[in-house]
Amino acid sequence: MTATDLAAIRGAILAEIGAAADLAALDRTRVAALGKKGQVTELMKGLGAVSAEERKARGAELNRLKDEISAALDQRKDSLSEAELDRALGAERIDVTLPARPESEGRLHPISQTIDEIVAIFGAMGFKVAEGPDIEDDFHNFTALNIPPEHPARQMMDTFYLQGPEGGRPVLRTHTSPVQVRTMLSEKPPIRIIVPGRTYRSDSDMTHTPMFHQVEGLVIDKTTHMGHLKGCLADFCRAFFEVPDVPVRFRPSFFPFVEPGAEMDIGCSRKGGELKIGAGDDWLEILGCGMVHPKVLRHCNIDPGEYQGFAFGMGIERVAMLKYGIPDLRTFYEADLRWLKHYGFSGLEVPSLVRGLVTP
Ligand code: 2U9
Repeated sequence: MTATDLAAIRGAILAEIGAAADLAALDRTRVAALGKKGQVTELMKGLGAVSAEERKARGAELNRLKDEISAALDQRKDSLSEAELDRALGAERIDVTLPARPESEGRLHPISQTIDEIVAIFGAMGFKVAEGPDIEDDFHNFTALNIPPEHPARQMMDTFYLQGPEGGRPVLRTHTSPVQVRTMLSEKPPIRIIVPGRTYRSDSDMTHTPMFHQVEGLVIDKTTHMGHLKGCLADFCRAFFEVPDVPVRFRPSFFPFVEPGAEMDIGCSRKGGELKIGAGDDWLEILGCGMVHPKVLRHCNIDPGEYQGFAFGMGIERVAMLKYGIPDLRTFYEADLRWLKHYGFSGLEVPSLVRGLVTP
């Protein structure tokens, strides 16, 4: 084969690449040139029959040709793909004004729905959501919260201990409170946060699961007082339970991280075994709360002479069970799709204060 023959082959292949009308035609050209039985591949195979000297020169020439064809194929592929995309974008239309098609499969778990509702209510009051790790150290989970090593509250909050590096004993957090500690250590007051999340205790019976959810809140400012705590939590309960005038009462209680501490009840009736929130002469415990203990503020580098604040905590499973009439805690984590179909929520029904929640 002469150099003229090779130039002709090159010209023909490059012309064919340039003329390929679509990606399929381009691929046929590639196979015809560089495939197992392609024209250039056959020429390479023929090198075995020529003298060593000629093989060297001819081999280099063929390799250059191969590279040139590959580059031309890539370039043509790019421009054909781009043209194909332009064509599709020009031809296809998405009508973004169409209403969403309701999806029959897939439900939001009541825990997710309840967290979304709580976040919507506190969000409207100006709270930010804060998050932190599930695996905590002793300081953030206990000591900073005025629960020193020998404190009996450690037994009440027994949890799962892990093996940490250098003899450390990380814990699965027993409450979301370490996130408030972290926030106070990293941000300056005023602070107004809610912290929803998973928590753990080494408890398992009819009314306790080893993993459950809490939402806690924290407000720190110079003049924050117990009146703010009462107003804020009463407003929350009225919005969450969708009863504009639900009665509330506060009973003194003890938690190491607050002083004074209280439990909040809302009015209800239990006539005929049916629980009705907002009416009647009975009371239902909803959450724990109090003014942040000065020792906790000090652990978090906040001067209790200058700042004070309130905190609260509630179990999300508990308030979800009350609001949605779910009778058994353990069913939350059985992953039974029939249960989820019954108690779950549509992802399209986003909780808001405009619809679904009544504000007083
Ligand atoms: C900081 C300071 C104070 C959070 C609080 C409670 C009271 C409370 C329970 C409700 C039901 C836990 O899920 S539950 O078992 N919680 O009663 N929580 S005051 O107080 C804090 C938190 C963080 C820095």
